[in-house]
Amino acid sequence: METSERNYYTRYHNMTEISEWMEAMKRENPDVVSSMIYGQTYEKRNITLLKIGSSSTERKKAIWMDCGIHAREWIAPAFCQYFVKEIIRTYRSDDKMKEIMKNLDFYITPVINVDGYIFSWLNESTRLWRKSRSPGPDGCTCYGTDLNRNFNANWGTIGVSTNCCGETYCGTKASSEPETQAVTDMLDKMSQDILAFITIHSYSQLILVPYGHPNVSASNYKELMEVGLGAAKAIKAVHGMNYTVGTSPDILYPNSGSSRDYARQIGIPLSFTFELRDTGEYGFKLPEDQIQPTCEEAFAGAQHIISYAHDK
Ligand code: ING
Ligand code: ZN
Repeated sequence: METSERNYYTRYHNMTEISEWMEAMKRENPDVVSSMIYGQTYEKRNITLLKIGSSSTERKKAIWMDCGIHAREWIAPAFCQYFVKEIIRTYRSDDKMKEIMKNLDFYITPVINVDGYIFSWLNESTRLWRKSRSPGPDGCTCYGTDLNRNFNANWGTIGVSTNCCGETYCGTKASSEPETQAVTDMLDKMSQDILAFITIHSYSQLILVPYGHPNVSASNYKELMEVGLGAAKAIKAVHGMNYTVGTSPDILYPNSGSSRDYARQIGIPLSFTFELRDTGEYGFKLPEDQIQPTCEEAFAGAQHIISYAHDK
C-alpha cells in the first residue's frame, strides 16, 4: 500500500510496509527526517530510530517515543506512524509546532520488538504473541521474553513470571535480550537530553507513571500525576474517551523491569506509558475503524506532555 494513499493511516501495516514507510518519510521530508539503526533483534533484524528535527548542528533537548515493544499491540506501531506524520504536517502548518521543533528533536522507534511483531502477523494462531522471539534457557522449550519486564529497574522483583513459558517472563537477567540492551544503550547515551519519554502500549486506556514497584516513588510524582491528568483531559476532549492516570500498583497491579521505570530511574524527568484503546471489547484486535480516532486522541495526550516539557 502506498504511504500517500488517503486511508494509509487507518490501516495496520506489516513490518515490510512499516520499513517502506520509514524510507518514504525520509525521501519525502529530507529536511526533517533522518534515521539510524541502533540495535538488532534476536533474529538479527534492525531496530530503527527515526529522528524528526529541523536541521541544525546544535545539540537539542529531545522527546522519546517508542511503540511495538509488545508484538500483539498493533495499535502502537500504527500510532507511531500517525505521530510522525502529524508532527511533520503540523511543523509545516502551525506556529506552536514550529516553535517546538525549533527547540526540540523527536526520536521515535516505530517497532522495538520487530521479531515478535512479524510473528504476530504470521497467522491467526500467532496473532496474540506478546514477547520477543529468543529461545528459552536450557531445558525450556518455550520462546520469548517480555521485553517490558527485562529492563534494569527493580528487575525480577515483582509482577513478573520467572517461568520461561509465562507471558511476563522477565528473562535470565536484566537486559538479557538484545532489544532491551539496544534501548538501554540508546537511553543511557541520550538521557541528559531527553525531557520526556513516552512508550506506547494497548489496551486499557491508561496513562501510567513511574514506578511499577509499590515500594519506590518518583521524586516528582506530583508533577508526573499533574502532567498525566492534563494529558488525560486533552484525550477526553477529542472523542470523550476516559483514560485513567496513576502508577501501575495504584491502578492495577505492580510490575518491575519496565522501560518507563528505567527511563525515570536514569534521570529522565517525565516518563509515561500510554495504554491506548479499548477497555476490552476488542482488546488487542482493535478494529481498523478505531485506528484514526484512537490516534487523534493519543496525539492530543502526547502533545500536552510535549508542550509542558517544552514550556517548562
Ligand atoms: N501493559 C503494560 C505491561 O507491561 C502495565 C503496562 C503494567 C499495565 C502493569 C498495568 C499493570 O504489562 C500492557 N498491556 O502491556
Ligand atoms: Zn504492552
